[in-house]
Amino acid sequence: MPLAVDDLNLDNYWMPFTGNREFRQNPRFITGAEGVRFIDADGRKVLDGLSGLWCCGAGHNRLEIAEAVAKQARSLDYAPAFQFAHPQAFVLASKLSALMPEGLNRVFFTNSGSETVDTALKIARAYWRQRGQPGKSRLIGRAKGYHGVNFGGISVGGIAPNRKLFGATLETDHLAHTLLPENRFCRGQPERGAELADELEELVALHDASNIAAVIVEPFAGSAGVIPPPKGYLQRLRAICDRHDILLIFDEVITGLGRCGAPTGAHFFGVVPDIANFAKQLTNGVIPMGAVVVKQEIYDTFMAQGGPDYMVEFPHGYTYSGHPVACAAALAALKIFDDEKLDEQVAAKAGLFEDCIHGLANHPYVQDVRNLGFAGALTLEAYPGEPARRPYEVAMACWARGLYVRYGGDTLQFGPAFVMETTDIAEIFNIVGDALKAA
Ligand code: PXG
Ligand code: PLP
Repeated sequence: MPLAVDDLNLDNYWMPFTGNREFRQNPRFITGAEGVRFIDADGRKVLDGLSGLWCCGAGHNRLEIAEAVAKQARSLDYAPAFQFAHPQAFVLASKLSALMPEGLNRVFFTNSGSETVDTALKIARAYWRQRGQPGKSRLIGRAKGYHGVNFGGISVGGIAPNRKLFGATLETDHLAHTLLPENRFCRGQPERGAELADELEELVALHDASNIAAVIVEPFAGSAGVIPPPKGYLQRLRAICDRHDILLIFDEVITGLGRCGAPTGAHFFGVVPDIANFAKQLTNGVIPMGAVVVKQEIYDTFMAQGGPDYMVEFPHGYTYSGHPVACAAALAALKIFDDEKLDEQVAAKAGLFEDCIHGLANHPYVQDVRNLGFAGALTLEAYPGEPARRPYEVAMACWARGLYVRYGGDTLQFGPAFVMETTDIAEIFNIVGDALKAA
């Protein structure tokens, strides 16, 4: 049943990452979902071009997850996470560890990507302190990186509008981004640019490795508009981190759990980090949850330095860390991931996705097309002085035509559900093509 929204009071809700004034003039309500489509307030079916916000890869309203959530909420709604535990958290941690590349097997639960990032950064700093090297505290991110919105995340993040309003952040440096003009319209990973990783050597020369805790990057940059790493780049970053004893953190909040066509970005790119961050797809978006997965050696260091057994080894955690309902949702979501081989589905359909998105290369305003797995983006020619306007206008034209697409900066972003049929993928890009021609 479409919900009556005309009489809603729109005054009190301050919407996140939203043009609140524009939204109030032109509200867009999503009131239901079915498979890979949303249902809007007029009862229209709208194709979901971004799996929600990159989080619903198994499709919407999966009964198995809904039932697991309901069952858990009826039998144990909440259990304290500090000094006590419920069994599901252990089951989930071992299940998640089994999906990880070799060596990553100790899991700390959080409730979002942003909390995951700040947790990972704190683990990195505390690890060196516990190893007797407290000077190793500097954190290095990358230009155009998105690591959520908490203070640690915006410190290493490299998207200027997300930082500049908020004053001083942590002491950080940023590697150059890898969006090179010569790689425009490249399919998948570009050939050129691996040497950009060598900037890390320059930062080591500047600060000395004895002052650097960790480097954090997204395996492919997501929010900045899907920027796949140049071939060999992540390998080079890994080698430099190894050479100088710097922890490598992969922020897999988007790349993790299927999006690349492999369980993780680490698997796909063949590079194993010391710490990996997950959120979003962990519960298929049904209940907020995140996880930091670390190498056993990092965990063992905390245990060895923890003092008497009854002492807390890592003074960090959230009221809702390992929430029983979130664990139930995640276990059901990971079961679907296994049963339906979601990563293999992506790998099998990624070529078609690539052909479809690159089919827009010659459309009006399209200045670049990038893709990897089930992720892709278009860079659109800006109005003079108004880089964000064109993507907004095109996205609204798509919405009017029955497609939800994410816009941000000068890009449109696409991340279909892993279960999406090839005809629906083709429909996404037909609609975008029409919207571009009409813009
Ligand atoms: N790290 C990465 C790599 C992310 O992509 C976060 C951390 C933060 O997660 P939370 O759960 O705190 O939002 C993200 C989130 C987009 C888009 O349009 C991307 C994200 C969130 C919303 C929209 O690309 N990424
Ligand atoms: N603020 C106050 C006053 C609190 O008591 C707590 C938790 O007890 C928090 C913030 C942190 O909340 P959470 O553990 O949900 O992150």
